[in-house]
Formats: sequence, structure tokens, C-alpha cells
Amino acid sequence: MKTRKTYASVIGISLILSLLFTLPVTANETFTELFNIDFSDEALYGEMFSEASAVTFEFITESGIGKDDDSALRVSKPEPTNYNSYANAVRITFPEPLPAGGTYNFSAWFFVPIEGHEDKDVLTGPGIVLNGDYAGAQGKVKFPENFGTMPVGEWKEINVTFPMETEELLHIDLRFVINEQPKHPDVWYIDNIVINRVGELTEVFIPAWDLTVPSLRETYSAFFPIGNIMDVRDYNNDETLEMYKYHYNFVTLENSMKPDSICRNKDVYTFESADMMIKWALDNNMKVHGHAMVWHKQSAAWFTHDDAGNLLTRAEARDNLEAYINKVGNHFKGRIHSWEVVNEVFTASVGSGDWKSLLRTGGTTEEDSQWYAAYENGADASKGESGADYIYDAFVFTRLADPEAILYYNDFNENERSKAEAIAQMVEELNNLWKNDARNTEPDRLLVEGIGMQAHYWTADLVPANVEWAIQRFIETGCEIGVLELDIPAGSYFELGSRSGELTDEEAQKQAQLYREVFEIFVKYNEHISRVTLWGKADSQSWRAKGSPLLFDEMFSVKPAFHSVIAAAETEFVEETEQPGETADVVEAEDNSSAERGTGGHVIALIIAVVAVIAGVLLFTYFRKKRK
Ligand SMILES: [Ca+2]
Repeated sequence: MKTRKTYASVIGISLILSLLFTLPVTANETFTELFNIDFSDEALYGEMFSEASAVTFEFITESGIGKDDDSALRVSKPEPTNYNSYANAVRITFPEPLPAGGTYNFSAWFFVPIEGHEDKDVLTGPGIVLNGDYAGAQGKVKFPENFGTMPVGEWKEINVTFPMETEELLHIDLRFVINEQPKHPDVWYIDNIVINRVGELTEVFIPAWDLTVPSLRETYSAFFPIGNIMDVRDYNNDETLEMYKYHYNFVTLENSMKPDSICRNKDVYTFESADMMIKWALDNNMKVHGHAMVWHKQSAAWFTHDDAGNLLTRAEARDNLEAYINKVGNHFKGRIHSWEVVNEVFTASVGSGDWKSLLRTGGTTEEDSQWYAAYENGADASKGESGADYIYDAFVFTRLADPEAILYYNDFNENERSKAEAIAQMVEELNNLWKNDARNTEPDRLLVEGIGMQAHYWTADLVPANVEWAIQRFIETGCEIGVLELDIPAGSYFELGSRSGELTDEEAQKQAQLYREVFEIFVKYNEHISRVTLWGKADSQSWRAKGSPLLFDEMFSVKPAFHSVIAAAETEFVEETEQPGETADVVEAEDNSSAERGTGGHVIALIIAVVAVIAGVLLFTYFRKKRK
């Protein structure tokens, strides 16, 4: 049953249910055993198990092989290649999904034999992924949060408890976390999988998109496209796709075009997920932004290091960069409107100085750039060579691979003036280099044609005037500007971890005001703005969920920030047509008084609530019977 519930109806249900049901949460919740799998009977459980592409498994019986008995699941890799996490999992698919509203405890034991692992590094720990959502934000679907390491020659348990608040649980993937060959076992055993429900099922409020609210893309159609991110989990959800078509017309794939998704191992390219989602986007008249060719994170070791972990030389890394970009650029040619060629080459915050002195350089933390390190390895300073040269190469290789695509540089904290200045200077220098490059067959065309403002802002310190300053500076470079990753969480970066994911009314209003101010700036400069892309659809799905950074809340209902974004577009319209007496406040008030809060809404809410209570009781009774 898929019923759209309005905000009012959700409140209605909440109120009525709170009167009828009280479901106390006690310290000692009861465990109801759902599955207990000791691998002694393949006929009983065999159909629940399936393997991903790079592993095989068998139910084996052998003296002493199990955790406490003579049976276990043996998992092995036929080939010592492709260590991608999702390609090395064993999946348990439930005969019937475990219902949403339940909290579940999962326990399983893992064993890695000493034999065959003598030369391995310290093995990373095992873990589980719920519903195949490897990209899940905030650790909500991947457990445990700290995977630790895996001892060789002894059993290790993973034991995690997690709620399924709004989604039913279809399947659980048992995997090893790391994607690198030296840290991943080649043979392992799994035993004693026990799944319990903790406590009783609670009532579930399924979030639902309300497509009667104004469409973001239609509201901004006179100014610029409105984009959002997409990942496989979105693609697999019909309601999400319908909402996406309603509000957005520019797509950035959240993960599927990053180097570690496309080519974690040399010469092994994986385009299926990206191709699938790009086809959907193009079939629905959307533009696609390629994110991203070169980034120091979610990169691949082979670009810059040999199999033994030694840093490659400048020439070797350059060959790898060219090979990768040539392959990927050609594969997607004709389908990518803009390529984000290089992402985040500068350190988080920069001072003033020559842009090359402000870059991420080599080092061992995830904030360092291995591209810079390898390009520095063999650079001839007397010829002006440095680690920074990978940036220019990446743009040139992409231009040559896909000449139609608009090439972007992208970074964050671009609203800090010193960083905006460094970005602008780099872009200007790269474009000057290109003017005299023999490979340039279009003398009137820039190499770097777009600057991406990630626009990951914070309510605590966002100064809209600095956003405008950056836009003005970027316009001077001759580039178009893409707002590529907009969100505005409440508070500051340092407060995020301690937040609850709830906004006070005051915080919601402040956030709305800032959204309005930045959108008014985007509208003011709309001739230079190629698109505004939001980084996430609803607060609960955001990478910064605890800061509630988006336009829709965890029930997918519109927030004050949504109304202010709509109003920002209409403010410009009012000014242009000079209609006196019609202020933005009036527009906003009209939005707030829409039908979903009217008297009719209350009646509908009451009807839905009564139906929901009956359904809830039936469901509750059904599962009590079923599991006993
Ligand atoms: Ca066993």
C-alpha cells in the first residue's frame, strides 16, 4: 500500500497513535530469534545465500571446521583480483523482508585460515551492508562503524544492533571492508549467523514525496537548471525517480563515476552503474555532470603506486592519468554535458600566495594528493616542473578525449576570499598555458571553462557577501560557474557530530534565510550560473544528516528552506515586472497556506490515521503470530 501522506496526516497519525499505543522502550529488550544458521543443513538455508561476482561459496562439513561444530560456509576467491567490497560479499536474502519498524540484532562469526595468508598485510575487519547500500551515508547501513582488523587463525564475531526505521530489510551482505588485495583474505569461513528482533515492532511512518508542492526546476526554469545527486539506491526506487523528474533536470552521480568506482584495478573498468543512470537521465531530458576524473579521495592506488606500494615516477603516473582519462572520456563521450576534471586540489583553507604553493602535496594522510606526490617524483625544477603539473595534464587529456564536454574545476570553501582568489589564479594560468599549446585546435576556446563552487556551507558562518565576491571573481576568469554541491547544515563543521538531526524553529528559519540569500545571489548572476545542484534530496539521506542541511526533512516534507528557495525565484520575478504591493513575504505566506494544511487536510488526515491504526494492529498481530 503506497499512500501519499501529507505533513498534516503524519501529525494526525502521530497524535492518535500516541493516545492508543504506548510502546515503552526498556533497558532489557527481549530478543526474538528469527534465524539461527549453523550451516549443517544446506537444504534448509541454502536458498537464502548468494555470492557476488568475485567470490564463490560452499556449505562444507569437515571435522572441527565450524565455530562450535563440523559445518560452516566456506567463501573463496577463484582469482586474486577485484577486491572491490561489493564484489566480495556473500548475500543473505530473507524469504520475506524483515519489516520496517523493527530493531534487529545480527551476529556472525568469521574465520580466516593461516594457510594462504602468510604474505598478507594486517587484514581488515568483516562487516555487513544492509539492502546492498554500499554508498550509505552516516554509517546507517554499514556495520559495525569501527570494523577493526581480522586476526588470522581465530574466530571473530561481528555483533551489531540496528533499527530499520522506515525501510524493510531485504538482504544483508557479509563482506570484508577494505578493497585492497594485501588487506583482504582469499579464503574465509562464516558460521553461526543469528538474527534476532529486539523488542517489538513499532509503528512506521513511511516518508513520501509530495509532488503538489512547486517544482524546483520549473520555478527556476528562466534562470538555470536545478540538479541533485543520484546513486544506485535512488535509481532502484521508483518514488525517488518520480520525485527526481519533478524537481531536477541536472544529474550528478554521487559515486558511480569516481575513479574508485570505475577503475580500482588497472585495466579493469566498471561502467555499468554509471551507464544505467546516465541513460535514465538522458531519456528524461536531463543533463549529466561528470563527477569526477581526478580527486585525491576515492581514487585508485594503481594510478600512483606499483603493486608493492612504491610511488611511481612522474612519467609513469602521467601515462596512467592519460590512459584512464582517455578510456573514461571516450566511453562517456556525447553523454556528459560537463566534466569535473579535477576536484579539490587546494588544501581546505588557504592563505594568500602563488596558487602552486597552496596545493595539497604528497603525504600519507587522506588529505594529501598522491597525484601531486607522483608528479613531483622526477620533476625537473629547473624546467619549471612540479607536482602541480597533473592538474594541467588532466584538463588537456579530458579535452582531447571528449572535446564537446565543458571542463570544470571544482572545490569547497570557495566562499573564502583567499581560496576563491587562488582558484581563479590557477584557472587563469592553466588557460594561458593552453593558448600556446600545440594541441589546442580551438584558439578562441578556454581549456577550463567552468568553475565549480561546491557550496557546502554552514549556517554558523556563511556570509552571503563572500559567495557573491567569489562569483564576481570567477566571472573575471571568463568561466561559467556551476553551484555543484549545495547544502547548508545547521551550526558549524565542529558542531556537526554532536547534533541530533533535528532543527529548532529558530535554526530552521535561519537556514531558510541563508538559502534565500544565496539563491537571490545565484539569480542575480544567473547568466553566469550553469546550474545549481543540491547535494542530497532529504535531510535524512544527506552525508551531513545530523545538520539537517537540505530543503526536505526526514519525512520528505518541505522545510522553511524550501519555501524560501521558491520565494527567492519569485522575488526576482516581482522586481522584473514591477508589480507594486506584491512582496516576497506575501508569496511565502501563500505557500504556507497551501491545501496540505487546510481543513480538508485534517479530515483526510483523520481518515488516513484510522486506516493506519487498523493496518497497524493487523500487522502487529500478524507478526506476533508469525514469529511464534
Ligand atoms: Ca556450524
